[in-house]
Amino acid sequence: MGNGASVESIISAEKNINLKNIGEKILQKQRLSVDEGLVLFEKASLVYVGALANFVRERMHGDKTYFNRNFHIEPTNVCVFSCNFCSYSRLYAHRDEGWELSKEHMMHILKKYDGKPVTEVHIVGGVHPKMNLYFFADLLQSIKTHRPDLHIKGFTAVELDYMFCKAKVSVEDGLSLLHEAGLDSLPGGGAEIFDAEIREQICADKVDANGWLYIHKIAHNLGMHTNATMLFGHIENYRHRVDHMERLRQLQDETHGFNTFIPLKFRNKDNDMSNVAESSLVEDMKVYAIARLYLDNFPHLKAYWPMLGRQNAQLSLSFGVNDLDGTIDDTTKIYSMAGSEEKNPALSTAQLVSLIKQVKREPVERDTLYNEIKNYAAEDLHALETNPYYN
Ligand code: V47
Ligand code: SF4
Repeated sequence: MGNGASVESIISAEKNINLKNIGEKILQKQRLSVDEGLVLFEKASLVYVGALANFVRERMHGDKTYFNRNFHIEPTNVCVFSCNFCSYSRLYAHRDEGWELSKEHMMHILKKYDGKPVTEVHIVGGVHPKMNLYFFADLLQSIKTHRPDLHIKGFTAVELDYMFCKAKVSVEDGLSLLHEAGLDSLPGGGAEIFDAEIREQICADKVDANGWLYIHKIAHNLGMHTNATMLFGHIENYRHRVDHMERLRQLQDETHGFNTFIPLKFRNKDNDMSNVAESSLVEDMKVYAIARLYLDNFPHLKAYWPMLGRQNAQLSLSFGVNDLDGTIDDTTKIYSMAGSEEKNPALSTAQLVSLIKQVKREPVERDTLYNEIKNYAAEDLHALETNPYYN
């Protein structure tokens, strides 16, 4: 999809010599330095980073825009930690205000998808002091026995770190045990911002940056793929964002185990950081664009639509994003409780295809590992909308 002026003409019209050099490097597939990442945040216009990011996105993926058919299981929102930005968790002492699902209840949720063409279950929740490693290994085994073809993407490094420490097992042993029980890959949550000073102020008591990175490294060494997130738009500054992406880029050079980078915009409803204003849409799009330029070794960049809202997710497809996550089916509460536009996040396949086609991109259903399941470019929307298989 063309965005009007060519990227070459936008680069040659750029007056700032540093920005012009960055543009030239992008054309020549050269890696950006930490300082160049900072210059982009400090000096570049949205139009400039957007044009470069869209160029890179199209060089990597053309118009292809990936999504999958998935649902979430959130075992609990009871959590031993107290991240200041979290609107979702309840302390154990207040667990009567939260939820704790039994294995039977979670299997009941799973069975509601029997016969439906979902390919992934995303299991993530609070860190409950009584749901331990062996409880989750047993859950994973039961899910795989019931539905062996379903990809299980589960547990943030925060949940894993707690369950391994509590069970007194190493990361290697704990992850191997869960992997053998059926865990296929890890989601990207819990990364927040790696910088120690910011982490101390927003999520002091959970696993630190090195612990998060180590768990993902070991998962990669075991042959599992993982994602990475960055919580932005709160008290961090540009330097912290670039530092976060730099640490991810270094680990990816070593392991090549990350699939997707997912910037998560901080939402401020009903949490201990409600006094912090949310970032603007322009800033959000800049973060996507600069992430696409900086993380040259990450194959995919995801906009998580329940957090952004549908229209802004569509917009992000012109700022480097090539993945919109999945149908989700109203099975997650983490963003609706924090104030996102999507109160009941669920999109049918037909609706996702339509969103992507509206902005002239090519909808491609994928599995968790980005194997293509179906390209909907030539599909008739009306036929999809009236076919129960896609709704
Ligand atoms: O780690 C919590 C974030 C994350 C707020 O890997 C908030 O495919 C904004 O990581 N405002 C968990 N963000 C969710 C997550 C995720 C979601 C979808 C897909 C994948 C994937 C991963 O949610 C947490 C935290 O960074 N979060 N509270 C808030 N108020
Ligand atoms: Fe617990 Fe996760 Fe919320 Fe932090 S973000 S309080 S670890 S549920």
